[in-house]
Amino acid sequence: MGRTRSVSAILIGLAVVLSGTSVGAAPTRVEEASYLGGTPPGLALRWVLADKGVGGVVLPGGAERFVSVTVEDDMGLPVAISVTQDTTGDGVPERTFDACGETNRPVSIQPNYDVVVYIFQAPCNLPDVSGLATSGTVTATFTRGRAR
Ligand SMILES: [Ca+2]
Repeated sequence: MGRTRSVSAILIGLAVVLSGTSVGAAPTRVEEASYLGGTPPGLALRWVLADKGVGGVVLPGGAERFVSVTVEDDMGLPVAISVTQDTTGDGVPERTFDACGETNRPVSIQPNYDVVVYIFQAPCNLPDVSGLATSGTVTATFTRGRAR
C-alpha cells in the first residue's frame, strides 16, 4: 500500500514536470548581447556596425516566431530601439518594430532570419522621455508562440 502511494506520488510529480516543460508551454530561448553607443541614421552603416556590437546587436534567428526585447543602458536611461529583420539579404530591414527600452509585448518575426536590434542615438519617440544610449545589454527572449 505504502509502495503504491509513493509510486503514484512520483508519477504525479513526473507529470507535473513534463507538463511544465513541454505540453502547453512554448519553448523559449534567451539571447544576451552587449552594445556600445547608439547608431546614427543610415541603413547600410547601421547594419555593418550592429554586426560589431556598435550601435546595435545581431541576434541569431531560429525556429521561433516571436521575440521580446529589453535594453538596459549603463546610464539607466531608456533608449530608442528598433527590432528589425532583413529577409532579402540586402542589409536593409523589411520588418521593423520601434520601441523605447523594451518591446512590452512579443514582436512577430520571420523564423530563421537574424534579428538586428538597433540602438539609436536619439530621443525615444515618447512624450516626456529623453533617451540616451551609452553602452549596455540587450536581452532577447525568443518564443515559438505568443507566450509571455
Ligand atoms: Ca532587405
